[in-house]
Formats: sequence, C-alpha cells, structure tokens
Amino acid sequence: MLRLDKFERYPLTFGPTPIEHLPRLTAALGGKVQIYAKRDDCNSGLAMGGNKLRKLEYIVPDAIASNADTLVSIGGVQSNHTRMVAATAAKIGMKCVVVQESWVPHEDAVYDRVGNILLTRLMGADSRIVPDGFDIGIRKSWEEAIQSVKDAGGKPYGIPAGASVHKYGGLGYVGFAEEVRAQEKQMGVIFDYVIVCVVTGSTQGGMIVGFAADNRADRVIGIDASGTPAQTRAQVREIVDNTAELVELGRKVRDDEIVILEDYAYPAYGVPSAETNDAIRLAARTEAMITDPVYEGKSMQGMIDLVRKDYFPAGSKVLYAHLGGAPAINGYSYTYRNG
Ligand code: 5PA
Repeated sequence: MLRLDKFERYPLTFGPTPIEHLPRLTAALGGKVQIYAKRDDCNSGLAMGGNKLRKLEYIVPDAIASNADTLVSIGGVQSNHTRMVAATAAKIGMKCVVVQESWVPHEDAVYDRVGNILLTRLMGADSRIVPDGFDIGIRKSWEEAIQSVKDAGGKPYGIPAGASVHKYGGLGYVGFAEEVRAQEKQMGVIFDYVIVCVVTGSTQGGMIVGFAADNRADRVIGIDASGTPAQTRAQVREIVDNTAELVELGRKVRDDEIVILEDYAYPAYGVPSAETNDAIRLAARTEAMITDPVYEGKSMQGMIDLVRKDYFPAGSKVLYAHLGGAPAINGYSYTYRNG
C-alpha cells in the first residue's frame, strides 16, 4: 500500500477523470490494439485544467502553511504550467508572478498574445517575458523573480518548472495510478501500457512510482518532448527516488523501469514535425480529441508510430494519458490555417 493519504490535498480538480475508449482512432490504426484515453485535460473548471493541477493539489497546502502571499513560477511563453499556477493563485487568493522564458523560436504573429499567456494575464498574474532559452532545470530568472517579490515586501512561494523538482511534485501522479487501478476494477479491464508525454518529469515520475506498487512501472511509456532527453531522464530518476520515499514504496525503482523514448521530440521542443501535425489531425478527425503541438501531439505521434510498428502485442489495451495543453494551439494559427 502506498502512503499517499498522509499528505494533505487541496482540491483543485473535479475528482477522478474519465477513461474513454477511442473506437475510431483504434480502427484507423488497424484495430489490433485497443486505444483508450484518460482525460486529465478535462479535470477541472480552473482555466481549462490539465496535468499541473493534480501536482498543485499536493503543493497548495504547503504554500498556504508557509504564509506566502505570492506564487512564483516559470515556463515558456506558451506554458500550460504557468497558466495553472496563475489559476491556482486566483483560486486561493494569492498573487502570482510567472517568468515566461523564450523556450520556443516562435514564428506566429500572435504567439505571445493568445492561448496560455492570454489566460494567464486575464487571471491577473504578473507575466514577465524574458529572453532565456529552453532548460528544464532551476533557472536564474526564476530565482530573480522570487527575490523581486521579497524586495517589494511580499512573501513568495516558489514552484519550479512543471512543479517537478518541488518536493511534493510527484505525488499527484501517484494518485493517477491509484485512480487507474480503481477504474480498472470498475471497468473489468487491465491496461497493458500507459502512454505519457514527458518533459520536466514529475508526471511520468509519479506514475512510475504509482505503478511500481503492482510491478508495472515499465509499462508506463514516456514519450520525450523536451529534445534534451538525458536531462529529462535524470530529472525523472531524481523525482522517482524522492517520491518513492515519500509514499513508502519500500524498494528502489530500477533504471530499466524508467522507459523514455526519444524518437519523437524532433525537430525541437515546441516545434511540431510533419508527423506530429499528422498525429494531431488524426486524433482530431477521428475522435475530436484535441492535442497540442508542444506536448500531447508528440505523445500522440509516438503512440501512433508504436502501434504501426507493432511495439504493442496484438490485443493490448493502451491508455493514452491526455494531460491537457490545447490552449497553446492558438499560438500556432499559421501552421493550422488550413486545418
Ligand atoms: C506538460 C508540461 P512534465 O513536465 O510533468 O513531464 O509533463 C509534460 C507535459 N503535457 C505534458 C502537457 C500538456 C504539459 O503542459 N508542461 C510544462 C509547462 O510549462 O507547461 C512544464 C513544461
């Protein structure tokens, strides 16, 4: 038994997210493998939701207990995470400063006006665009933003990129695994694989710990979208170790239980390939399921390619973890001008 219950959780989501069968996508991919999706993209009424809220549910109690008045976080210009931190701050009555680094070489005229950043600004966050490039680690620009809140007499609470290297960042997705186990019982199915996009690492890291409890961590297939997979893998490793200890998994997770495929992040973080765009269109046209060019489009591309390559034995049930991110698609208006 994992000890997730000893951690306080501040509810930001509706509760367990639905799992749905995707029959038309399944058929479009030949029907040998059954495709399902767990819809964490529909998990909340807070500013369109997404994976970060599961993580933030375990971080908010610590932020409140610290007597902070300002949440300070970081991401790219079209970061989903900074949108979710802005939403959380609004919901709990704190101020919010978010640093938006220039992680993506954007070519769309409205990139810094629409989608995530529009929503972030609308919710009252102080959104600061800085020129620094892509890096999932602890950033100087973030430390400076924390200092700037202190200098102004405020009390900051820092949340790193993707809430990942926060001490409680992995707990939310341990909860995902517990939820899937309960849903499997209700539905009378067992999922053979889980597909998850990985960048800063605590989504997959939490799942790995959660599924290690019934020895199927290696069935969590991470699809790298960072383009810096060595750094992502190292960060997942660190999060897995820390989270396993927190929830008392009782054993060390082996390196071969951390599966991250590196083949789909090209040409770069935040830039979709032709194959990413084909995958986004296929999911949209078969299931009206919207995936984005930065994260979920790449994990969708990975899943489609793996099905076509017979990576999954015939008859497998594959669960695609849809982590959100659709608002960013507005920043790619030229790419999708013809659909
Ligand atoms: C993100 C992350 P992890 O960062 O936990 O590995 O999750 C990857 C991921 N899908 C997958 C969506 C929709 C995501 O938003 N987004 C970051 C952001 O700033 O939005 C942390 C990078």
